Amino acid sequence: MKLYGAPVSPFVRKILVLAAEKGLDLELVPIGLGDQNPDFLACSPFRKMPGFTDGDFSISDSTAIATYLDTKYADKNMIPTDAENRARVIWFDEFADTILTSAAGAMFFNRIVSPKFVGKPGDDAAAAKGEADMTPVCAYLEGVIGASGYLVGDALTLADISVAGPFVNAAHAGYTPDAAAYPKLTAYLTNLHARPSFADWIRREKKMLGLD
Ligand SMILES: N[C@@H](CCC(=O)N[C@@H](CS)C(=O)NCC(=O)O)C(=O)O
Repeated sequence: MKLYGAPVSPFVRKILVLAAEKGLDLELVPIGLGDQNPDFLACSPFRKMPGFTDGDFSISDSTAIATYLDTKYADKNMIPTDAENRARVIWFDEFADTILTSAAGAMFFNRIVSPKFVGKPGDDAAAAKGEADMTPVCAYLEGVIGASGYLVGDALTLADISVAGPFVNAAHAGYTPDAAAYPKLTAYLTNLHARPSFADWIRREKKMLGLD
């Protein structure tokens, strides 16, 4: 199985972490922004990363790929099958891909990607707006992290992988939630990011971004 993308993308990292947690053998094919790699274009017609292939099957979009992997390799299920918990996991995944990624991504793009890789100074106002937008996100998460230390049920699910991912981008851009204001969220992220599935990629990303 091949995944096309760059691990610093929260959508690509989501699949890399999911595959590591499930013990799946997934080859990462590095792709940069605007990449014309024909194999990538064949599996992601709108050039959004990640793209994915498994033999003759190909698909793009992190949620579609996660759904495929979790259905095909049902060991260590990351998307529960019961109606309520399944819906909750899909909600957190969607929340992470939209509201959370838009706030964290504004900081990451304008503080890291634009100055370091596009050769243009970032938009400071857009980064500051992203940082401000993290406040309701963090307040919300502080209230919904369960006593189990996970978002849904009492084990790791796609919800945790999807939500913890964009916080890696925020951290690369110098933002971490205020530990005094959000102690549960801080402990939750510390635990998740210390798992080998996240920690290995975080280490490689820091090196790639010149942040270590
Ligand atoms: N909903 C998609 C979003 C994918 C996405 O927007 N990826 C970004 C990178 S973080 C991308 O490829 N952007 C390049 C572009 O828009 O041309 C998913 O979950 O995979």
